[in-house]
Amino acid sequence: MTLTDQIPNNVDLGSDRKLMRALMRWQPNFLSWWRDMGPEGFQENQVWLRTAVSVEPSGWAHYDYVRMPEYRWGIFLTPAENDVITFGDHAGEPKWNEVPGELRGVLRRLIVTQGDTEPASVEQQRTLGRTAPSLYDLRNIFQVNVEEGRHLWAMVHLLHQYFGRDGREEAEALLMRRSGDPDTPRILSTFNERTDDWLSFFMFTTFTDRDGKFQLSALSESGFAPLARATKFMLTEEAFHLFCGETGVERVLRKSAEVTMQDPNGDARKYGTIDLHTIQKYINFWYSSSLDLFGSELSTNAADCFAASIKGRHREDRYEDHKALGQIYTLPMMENGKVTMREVPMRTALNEILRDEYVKDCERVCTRWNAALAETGIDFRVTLPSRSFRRTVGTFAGYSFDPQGKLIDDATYRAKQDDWLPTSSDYEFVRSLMKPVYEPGKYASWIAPPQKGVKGQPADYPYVRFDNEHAAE
Ligand code: BYC
Ligand code: FE
Ligand code: FE
Repeated sequence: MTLTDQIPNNVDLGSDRKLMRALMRWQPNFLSWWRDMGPEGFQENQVWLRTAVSVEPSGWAHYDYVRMPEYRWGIFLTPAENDVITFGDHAGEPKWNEVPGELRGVLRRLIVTQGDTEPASVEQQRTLGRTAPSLYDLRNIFQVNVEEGRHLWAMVHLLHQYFGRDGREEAEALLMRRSGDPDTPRILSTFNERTDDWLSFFMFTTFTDRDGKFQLSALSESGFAPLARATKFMLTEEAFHLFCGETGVERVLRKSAEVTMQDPNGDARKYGTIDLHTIQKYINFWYSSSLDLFGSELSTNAADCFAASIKGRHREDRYEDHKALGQIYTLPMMENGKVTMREVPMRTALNEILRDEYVKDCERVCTRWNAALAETGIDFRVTLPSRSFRRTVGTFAGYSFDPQGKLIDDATYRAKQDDWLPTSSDYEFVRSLMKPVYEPGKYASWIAPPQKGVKGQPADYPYVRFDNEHAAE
């Protein structure tokens, strides 16, 4: 089998010998990384997965049983459409198909940062197959994992094709860093957090993959056409990751609410389900961590990237002024130890502007979770903490805020922390519930079944097959 058979693509890989050689050298390293750091066990099982085989609506969602190491990680760019730059100093000029010399460093940094998150998330989730609450969830996490693997391929393709030797070195380095490793950590904060219980996985795919949605959206406006087209296609896959997260948390909430109402003392833990208060603490943790991923409120990096037309805003088409020059933005900033409203040049506030979109999207999710809770009849509601709560990046870092956004002193924060964030005994309890359920159509005690199967499959569909003698080793 030739490499072009193994790597479905629409970048005419077959005719670019140099790119092909670079990818052929990288691929075995990727596979050995996948074997070492990808899903633990299950490498020989047949998993019912969706593979992108072309960018046409009919071709990109192809479902079949496949062993994960044989998954065909493809390279796809959405078709070139309107190739005019939509924002920044170069708005209105044609997009670039090569990297402009002066933007090389910044572009490479953005691509590497994006690329680094993809394998990081696979590493964070690697043991979860061992404790999947159902075959449905097992299949879904593997779908997410192989797609994050493909996102890594997408960024590595750009590094190899457009950044020469530096790009090849960065592509190797993407396989060398390790999530949570004190010596060679992943680049961004959240991607070094432990994600080793399923409630954390559902929170991660709700809140952290959603950072992916907005960052990819901003990159999909890029004047560098290959980056814009690669990220646009990645966004189509992202929707499924967000679906896993939102519906996953919703199913946990439903189960928890039902059990809580049945017990005279409202005790859910007694029945092997997660109590609502603990779920709220997980929300507080993952939402605040993911807010940090947007960077500082005031950022010259963000301003420079926008000016250079390489990273735009979410859905730039909604804005009237695509240069954002001479405009101001008002935002809360810490000044002399107090929260103060400040007016700043729009371009310097672009991280915050993207975070605003993210916050709105998270609020919509929260509203849907609360609608599900209301349906069960319980009066408990979940909330998002204030965006100043537990921040480690930006203007609020180093200050203590309560979840309502009130500035408090460190001692008060420390005294209340166990009420707001998961404690080691909460984690211990949640982990104690993580027992695998591999029987088709059955679900663990702490989660409700999904509303429907994957692509309309029946409730007892064997999404992961255990009929191979080496399976799940
Ligand atoms: N942790 O001016 P600042 C996804 C660094 S998720 C650690 O505030 P800037 C996915 C920053 O790098 C999407 N470091 O920020 C989800 C800079 O360092 P240098 C990922 C941080 O540069 C789930 C310094 O602090 N994609 O796809 O304006 C599963 C000062 O930076 C953090 C992207 O992020 C942090 N939280 O913006 C799988 C898009 N925040 O350069 C996948 C590409 C900031 O001075 N990245 N720093 O050494 C970017 O656009 C920007 O790099 C950032 C930061 C938005 C991350
Ligand atoms: Fe991704
Ligand atoms: Fe994702």
